[in-house]
Amino acid sequence: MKKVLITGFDPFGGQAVNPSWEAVRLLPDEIGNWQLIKRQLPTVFHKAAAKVLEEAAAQNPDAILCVGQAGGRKGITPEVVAINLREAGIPDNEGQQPVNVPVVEGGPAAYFSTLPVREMVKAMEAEGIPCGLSYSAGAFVCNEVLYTVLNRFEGTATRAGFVHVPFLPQQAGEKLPSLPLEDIVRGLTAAIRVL
Ligand code: PCA
Repeated sequence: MKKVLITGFDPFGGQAVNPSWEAVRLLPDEIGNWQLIKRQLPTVFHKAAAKVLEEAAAQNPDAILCVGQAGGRKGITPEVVAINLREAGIPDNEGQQPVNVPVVEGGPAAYFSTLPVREMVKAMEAEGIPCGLSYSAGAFVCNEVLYTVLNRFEGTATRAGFVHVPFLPQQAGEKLPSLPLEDIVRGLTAAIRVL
């Protein structure tokens, strides 16, 4: 069996829940060929990325799939790219709000995900889950995590990527799009099958 380290985040920005962790914790321990190692990350610059690297060192996974909330999105969106920028529109869970700071000093401007993002979208579409590629993971903690992991595992056999998920119905109110938790779980399950 292959091993995937899969992470979700704790709630941030005044929300009571984070759908990324709610969905990740409901996933089974095995999907197809994959054994899942599930971990929660703090929505805190530096700490989230450090925790993924620490768990990856301990678990030696074949793949790393980090999941985060992107309120306002309509579907589940595998991220194509991470950029070398920290620029926070809101404070993280420890009050840090960096502006125009690189993730890795002197690092390349961007990295592409090394997961099969297009196959992941096709697999979720086949399940009837709203989804699509995203070409920006933002410049907050999620992008930092993706950039850090891709930087660390560049040129190795460990593939890594990130998926953003929408708000849950109870977070979205009347105006914003959302996806029921069962659909997020079903979408992630389909995506993991094709890693
Ligand atoms: N989403 C944030 C950080 C934690 C999360 O779930 C982001 O998109 O950066």
